[in-house]
Amino acid sequence: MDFAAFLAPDGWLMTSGGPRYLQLSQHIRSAVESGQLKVNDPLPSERDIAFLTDLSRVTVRKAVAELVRDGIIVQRRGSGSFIASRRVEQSLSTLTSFTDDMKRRGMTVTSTWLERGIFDPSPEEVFALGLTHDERVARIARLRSAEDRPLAIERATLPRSILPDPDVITTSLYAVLAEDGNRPVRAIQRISAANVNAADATLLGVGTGAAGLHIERISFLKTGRAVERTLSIYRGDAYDFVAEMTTA
Ligand code: 16G
Repeated sequence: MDFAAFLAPDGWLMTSGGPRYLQLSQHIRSAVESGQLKVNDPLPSERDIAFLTDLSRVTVRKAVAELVRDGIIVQRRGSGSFIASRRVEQSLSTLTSFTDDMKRRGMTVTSTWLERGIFDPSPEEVFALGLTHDERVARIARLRSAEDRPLAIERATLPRSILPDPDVITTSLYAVLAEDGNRPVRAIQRISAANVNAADATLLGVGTGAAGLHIERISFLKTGRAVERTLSIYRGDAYDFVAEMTTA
């Protein structure tokens, strides 16, 4: 990266473009989003940025502080600022919900509804959920984002007796299940590689065929009853699933 050219103010700083520190942080943010700046790339020192942008040290410090707060850059003591990894590390040893996971990281969750309603189950759903022959199901499909960044598409099916009215969900499915004492306590999760199809790619903001993780989760109550079967596609460039292992 040629920082002298990248930071030269005539390329991006506008007199009518709002606070200068925000213009600078937005300029760096856009370069990260477009891939011009990559994970672990070092940023010049605040003093050098001030020199190259012709902005004051105070303005540069404010822009950097904003980027640190939003997790775009990390500061390592003694060695400066670097573009942060934006991957989410997700433990495979505890059964958590998307909302819980993101809240713990201080991130705001948004969900876009793709489908919700009561349906006749498919044969796979009957099998996975161990449904009786006339039982109907609730299906909910959502695009899930953190800090407005789309991370996954989750398509969940639950027995209607567990979720009679899918419209009651506002943010968290597991929070709604917990209210009725139906929050799952155990799950089986199968993760496999997938190339994201065109429709899902558009929703996730990735190219068609991009690397994704296909995840099936079937979760159970203490009684052993299956309450949820969710098929998800997670962005391969955003997630690391991490399992801790010990010798037997
Ligand atoms: C997680 C689960 C998903 C579950 C959802 C509930 C995976 C791969 N999936 O994202 O099966 O339905 O949490 O989240 O971990 P919510 O309570 O925020 O709706």
